[in-house]
Amino acid sequence: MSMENGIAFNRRQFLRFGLTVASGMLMPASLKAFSREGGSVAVHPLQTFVQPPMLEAKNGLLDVTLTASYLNTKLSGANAKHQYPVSLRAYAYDAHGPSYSGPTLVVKGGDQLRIKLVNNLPVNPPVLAFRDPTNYMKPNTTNLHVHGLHVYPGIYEDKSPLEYGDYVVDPNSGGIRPGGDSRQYVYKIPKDHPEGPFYYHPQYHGSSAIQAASLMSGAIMVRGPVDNLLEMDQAKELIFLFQAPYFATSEIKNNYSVSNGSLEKFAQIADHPTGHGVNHFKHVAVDAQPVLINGVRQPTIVMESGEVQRWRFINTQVFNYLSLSLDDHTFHQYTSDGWGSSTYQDYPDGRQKNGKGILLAPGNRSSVLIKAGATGTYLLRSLPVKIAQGRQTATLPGDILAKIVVVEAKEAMELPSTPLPVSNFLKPVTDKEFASAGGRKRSIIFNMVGNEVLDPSHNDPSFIDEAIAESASIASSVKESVKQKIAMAKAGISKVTGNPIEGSQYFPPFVFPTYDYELQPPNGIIQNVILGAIEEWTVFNCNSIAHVFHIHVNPMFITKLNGIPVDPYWCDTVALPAGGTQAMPTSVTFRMRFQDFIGPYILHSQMLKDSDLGLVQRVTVLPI
Ligand SMILES: [Cu+2]
Repeated sequence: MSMENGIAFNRRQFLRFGLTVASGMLMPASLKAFSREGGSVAVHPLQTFVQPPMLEAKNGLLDVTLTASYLNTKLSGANAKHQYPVSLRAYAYDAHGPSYSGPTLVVKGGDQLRIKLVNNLPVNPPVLAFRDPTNYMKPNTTNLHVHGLHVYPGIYEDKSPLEYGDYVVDPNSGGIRPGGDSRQYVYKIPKDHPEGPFYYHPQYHGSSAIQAASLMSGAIMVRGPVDNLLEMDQAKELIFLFQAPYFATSEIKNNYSVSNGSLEKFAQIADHPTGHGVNHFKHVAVDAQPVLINGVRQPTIVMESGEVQRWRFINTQVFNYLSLSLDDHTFHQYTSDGWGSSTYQDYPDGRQKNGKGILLAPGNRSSVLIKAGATGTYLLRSLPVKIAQGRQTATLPGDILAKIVVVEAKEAMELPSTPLPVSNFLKPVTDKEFASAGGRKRSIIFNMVGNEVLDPSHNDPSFIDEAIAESASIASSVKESVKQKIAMAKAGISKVTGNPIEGSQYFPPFVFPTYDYELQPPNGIIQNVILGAIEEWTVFNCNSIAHVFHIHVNPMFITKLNGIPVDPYWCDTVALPAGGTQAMPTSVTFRMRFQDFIGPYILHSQMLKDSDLGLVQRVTVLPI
């Protein structure tokens, strides 16, 4: 491809250019037009799309220090022209200050990724005598999860100080404490690890939503054979972290030592799934779903007519779905999450009849190639998404996410021809392989009770006050109703499957918040699996809302939706169909190879506030 100054750049040169700009050595004047402070890549005067700096492993090693702290800055909300002062939790890396995301970490199979995470967030708030039960317990304690990576989830106990794999089962008394505590993470990427986009974010039980919904996430790119194809290598790579930081104007009072005017508060996430920043007590909408891309509201991307670019989409939001569509253009998708396919799945303009966008639930990723059409201006949209139906109905509104300006062509480019190379790790789990491994099936239930956030009655601000005032009687009645509802769910699922629930250890799963509470613990239900097993799991959704199922360490080979076979595909995060009830839950069925790694890890809802409240189970993989 060529730059406007006529110098030809290949992708690696382009990346170097990006790095140079990111480290502040070159700051084009056009950066001033951005709707966030600071910035990185700007390759055309019109381009306001910026992306995080990219750090690439050298000689098999990428070693980086991430520091969590507050970032004080200004961000645009729904209106790209208006900015609000905000303080959000964010990552800094090495000697650089905190920014709108962590750096993009680039590795390949066989590499070692070392991340030292330092927690410089302020101390946790004291346990208040009078606590809003929707607030988190330890909002500033943290840890780290590498979402989707097939890596060891345990602790390397032979190291002193200890080194951690993708370890997220910290007890409530553990984690990386604020005020300078740190932890060394080590991720050994298997040689045949598929190439694709992954990402990192906090996963400390009880605070993962409020931290990830701040700005604490960053991309991980695993590279491999598909990236070495000539046409792929020549295509400019843009990384999109879709973010919806929850913030409000100064109407909301100070809390948790966050400076005035900048509070993110759990109540906002819980009560307002469309992302409206709302004063919980006054019910004043101050903004509508401000989805940003790498910290920028509605950036402009410049392409040349006939140019091919590859875009990596990562939905880092903790509640909202995206349905991505580009006017008059086709997305040629070649990874779902980080898992590649040998052919393209095409998504033409989703506004057209029968068209659909690329649906990204929270935590979903996608890689697409896109070939720019005629000169002109096109919009990258998120189409409306129905996220709840049945007893409760909710549709996320559509949004304009970015503007694509296509300018005169210099040279045409082509898509890589198929079949694309795919790692052997992703060979289909056939009926034969599944049967010969014993054909073991098990059921997982996603069923939230006592927190039906979309129930209109809960929009009454007096609900919380009443709940606190009557906490004792509510606690016992909720416990009773939870017991009943779980029994109903089990009966309903047995009706659907003809089988009782089996395969899991079962503990009373609900601890009603008290003033010094833990929410439902993350180890209330444990799925025990034997290393090397191949199993088929069906995840049942008993709620109106489209919960998002994510499991760590091993990817899922999706085979059925609501019991009906689909074209099977690999993913690690999947939208459960909306409209479930306890009597007739919706479902997703997948097969999984529990290979390579023992360990305790988790499955949970990537709607992270639900996970923090207890929509989480432990998975323990044991050697025979
Ligand atoms: Cu994850």
